[in-house]
Amino acid sequence: PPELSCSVRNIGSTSEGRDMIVFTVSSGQASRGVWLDSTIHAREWLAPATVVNIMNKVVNEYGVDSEVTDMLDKHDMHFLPVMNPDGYQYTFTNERLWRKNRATNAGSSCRGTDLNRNYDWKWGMEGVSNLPCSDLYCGASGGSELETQAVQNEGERLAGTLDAWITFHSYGNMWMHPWGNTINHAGQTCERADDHAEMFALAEITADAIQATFNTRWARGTSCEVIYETTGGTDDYMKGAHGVKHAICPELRGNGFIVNQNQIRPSFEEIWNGLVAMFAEL
Ligand code: 0X9
Ligand code: ZN
Repeated sequence: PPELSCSVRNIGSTSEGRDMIVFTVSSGQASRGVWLDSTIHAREWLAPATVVNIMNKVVNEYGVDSEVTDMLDKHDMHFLPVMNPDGYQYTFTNERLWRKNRATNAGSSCRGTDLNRNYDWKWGMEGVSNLPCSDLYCGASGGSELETQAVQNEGERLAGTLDAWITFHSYGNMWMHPWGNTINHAGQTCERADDHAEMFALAEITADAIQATFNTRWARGTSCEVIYETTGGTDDYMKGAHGVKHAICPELRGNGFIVNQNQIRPSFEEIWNGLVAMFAEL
């Protein structure tokens, strides 16, 4: 098979000193890129399991599988499988359902910020908590957390080359895009972007391909409409602050954070089919 180049880089480190590692896979043919991350929420283990299976497929099957070849001929792929390594480690050693990072909070004995409320875009407006003990704590300020800063900086650096940013969560069978907020933050009507129709059309194609794999149902639309109001999420930041057109937040299959390992393979297979359909449109 033809050569692929794979680079590994450290984009930052956490409050407990762990590295944040991005893997870039490139055929050398592509002029554009796509970003995929997971594990912003520590307990959502199906997300990194799915993302590393995607990595495995693309690094091994370029020039072998035409879907992989087509994908990498047009797009470099940047992977950050573990955005919140401190929290992820903590879910193995201490508390399986921990969600946030593990940084200390001034004036509180409770640890952690919800990194998916911490991005510096409409920070702190809706669907957040200002209490450090809450699982939805948005932090002391927009982009206050080291992990958020590292990813914001990568977003700023790469955004001009990216056609899509996909930040994987679990669970609930959902394919969501901006915005998370309501109009005027009044909590009444969800705000839709000017290019909502284009985002929604791509979500339809992608979610239909996912559904067709195992005959399941996936919701699709703005995150505010599909799940609930939030601000300071990865997807809204990447679109709002840096103009990444397709900033997507999937909630992977299932009805809980604790999943049997027999769900990893089908999750990968259905998401792979969704990505193949999606990349063909980019
Ligand atoms: O609450 C969240 O951060 C996400 N749900 S989860 O159960 N994985 O925690 C939903 C986020 C929806 N908002 C955006 N994607 N902006
Ligand atoms: Zn999540």
